[in-house]
Order: sequence, then structure tokens, then C-alpha cells
Amino acid sequence: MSIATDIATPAVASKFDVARIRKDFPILHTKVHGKPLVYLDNAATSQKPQSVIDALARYYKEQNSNVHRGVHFLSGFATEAYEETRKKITRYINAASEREVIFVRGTTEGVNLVAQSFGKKFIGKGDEAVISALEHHSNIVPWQMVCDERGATLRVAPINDDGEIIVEEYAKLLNAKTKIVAFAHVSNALGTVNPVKEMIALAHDHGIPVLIDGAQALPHMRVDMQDLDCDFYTFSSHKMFGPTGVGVLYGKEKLLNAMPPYQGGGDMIRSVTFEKTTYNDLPYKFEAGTPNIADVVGFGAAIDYLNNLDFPAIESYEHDLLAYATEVLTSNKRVRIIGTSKHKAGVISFVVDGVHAHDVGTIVDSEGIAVRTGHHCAMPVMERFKVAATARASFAFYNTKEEVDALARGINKVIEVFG
Ligand code: 7TS
Repeated sequence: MSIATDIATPAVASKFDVARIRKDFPILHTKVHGKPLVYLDNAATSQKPQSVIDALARYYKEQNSNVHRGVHFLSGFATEAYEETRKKITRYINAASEREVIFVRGTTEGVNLVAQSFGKKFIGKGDEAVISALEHHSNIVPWQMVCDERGATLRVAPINDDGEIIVEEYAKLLNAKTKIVAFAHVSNALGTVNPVKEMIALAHDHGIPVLIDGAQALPHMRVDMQDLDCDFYTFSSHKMFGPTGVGVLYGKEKLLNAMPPYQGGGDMIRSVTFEKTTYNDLPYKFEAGTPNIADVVGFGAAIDYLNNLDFPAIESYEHDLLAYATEVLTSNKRVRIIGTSKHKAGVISFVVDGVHAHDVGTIVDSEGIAVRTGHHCAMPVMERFKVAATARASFAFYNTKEEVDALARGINKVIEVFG
């Protein structure tokens, strides 16, 4: 068993005051089954700071109106608030322009948008799309669907026993028939952080556009679109301390301009007659219908919150926490960690020898500890490691070593109960 050896105990971790941060998240101070909540299901969705909750309430109390449509005061106000979030996100991810930031329902819709729209125009019979073996279903199924529709073939880059993409094998899959590459920045099932920059550059050597599924990356690290040089990058607000129901598809302007609309309706048009419709400019071409205005505004409050944090200190704190959790869990001989990459973020998937993952989840829940059990929408990953399911503890910057200790005690209880 290799422990994540590059996870050093950082000198800057002390700068990060977790007790103070926890005060910002009201739900962390609630009880479950009479026990203090230990929330270790952050990869599924993160908790929300008070400032995000307040922004949502304020929006509905004082600002609610439809966007881009009215001359009246409130409509202008809501439009400004909605567009302000786009500006914040453009700066946050260092996109070249606001036209490259499209609001979608979440990562799932971001991938589907590209698969359907890019696929319709650029993927044809005999072409290929490349993904990896550690993808979430939402970065598998949309590509299967478009490949089926277009008569193209889906190729899958394999992973090794540590749960890392085998980059040499990935490189071998890239050829003149490859029309798109799509893979996760960070795996939700294993926590592996992929060498995205290297993998993007390899695809670009062949002129192939790359989509990155950033759902599990943004909660743990800052990401710079222009530095990564990816063509598409998609993520969900609800995993980064913002509301559910909204996310972003970043895309390079030139590519987005070349792609057909994904859905038709209001806002995405310039003019409509029964004979001919012309489409709006970016980003509106891809935002048909009334968007999720309130949650976009709430997402803006989450970005403000993140902007006030010291990210290098957070990254160090989280690495330290993950290394501690890895050590504590592996010291239990009945526990096996699935996914032992040297580069991991936020996730420990594990099995308890002789106990079904759901039983692990149920027993630790009775102690107030929330972990996820199952296939984590990554059934091919479970198959690769020959397990039906895992229990997964996933961390955010507000988690603590004491919570890891509580999980370790919970696992001991599981072993007591199930023998
Ligand atoms: N991609 C990855 C890597 C994910 O982890 C998830 C959600 C998605 C895409 C889809 O994001 P959505 O916001 O559109 O649903 N992952 C998980 C999870 O691990 N447990 O619950 C949801």
C-alpha cells in the first residue's frame, strides 16, 4: 500500500484557521442522530456558507425579476446581478472573455452541451472520441450517445492499479480520427489528480480539442483557463460552496462560435421569423430560456467567499488532512484504500474487508458521520478494481483531523458489529 508520499506536512497550514472557517457554515454545527454532524460527503455536494444563504434570500426578497427582458428597475437589477457573477467567474478562472463563460445546470449539462453541439458539427462516421477509465458517468454516457448517433467510436485510456491514467497509453489513442478528448481533472471515485496540462498538450500536438471535467477540481484548487489552454472546462457551483442547479461551461470563443446552439428558445436568438432564425452572440447563444438567476447570484456570493480565502494555505491544509486520513485508515488492517495515486485531492475511497460498503455507511451514519457508499456514478472504476462498491470519505477545507478520528472510530464500530 503506497501512501500519498508527495503530501507533505506544510509549514503554511497553521495560517489556515479551520475553527474560524467552520463558523461560516451553519449546518456544520447541527446534530445528526443526536451526534455532531461529521460531513464527509463533499464530493457529492459541499455545504454553504452563511453569505451564500443570505445572498439567495436577499435575491428573492429584494431583487427577483427576469433578466435581459425588461426596462423596469428590478429587471435591470437582476440582469446586473446575474451578469456580475459571469464577470466574477471570468476573473476567477482567468477566461479570456465573458463570452467564454456559459451558465449551465451543472457539469453534467456542460458535458452534454459540448457532446451534442460540438458532436453535431465535428464528429462524423468513423471518427473517434477519447475519454479515460476513471470518468464519472456524466463524462462517459454523453460521449457514448453522440458516438452512437454519429457512427463514431469511443476509445478509453486505461488506468493503472493506483488509479492513475497511463499517459503513454492515452497518447497512443490520439490520431487523425480523434475529434475530441474528454477527461476529469480530479476523479470523484478515487481522488486522482490527473496531469491535465501534459494531457492537453499531447492532444493539441494532434490538433485535437480537449474538454476537462473540473467538477472535483474547483473545490480544492484554483484553475487558470489560459494557463491550462484547455478548449472546454466545466464545473458545478454546488460542489464549490454555491447553490445547486447552476454551473459553468467554459469554452474557447473561436470553438463556441463555430458550434451550433444546444437548445432553442428565448434569449438565444437575435431575430425569429417562421422562415429563418438568427442566433444571438456568445454567451447567450447557449443560454436558451430563463436561466437559474437566483442560484447564479448565489454562485457569485460563493466566488466572493472563495476569493477571500488563502488558497495556497487551503491546499496545504487539505493535503495534510488527506495524508492524515490515509495514515489513520490504513493503520486499520481491515481497511483497503482504492485509489493510491501520488497526486490526490479530497477523496478516500475504501472497502472494509468482509463488510458491504452500504453497511459501513449505515453504521457510521448512526454516529453522525456522512460518507457516500456505492459506485459513485463511476461503475467502470468499480469494475477495474473488482469491487461492487466502496465507502467514500470526501473532504473540504472545513473538515478536521478530529472528524477523521471520528470516522476511524466509526469504522471500528462497523467491525465490532459485523465481526
Ligand atoms: N463529474 C465529476 C467528476 C463528478 O464528481 C460529478 C458529480 C459530475 C461530473 C456531475 O456533476 P453534477 O453537478 O452535474 O451532478 N459527482 C458526484 C459524486 O461523486 N457523488 O455525487 C455526485
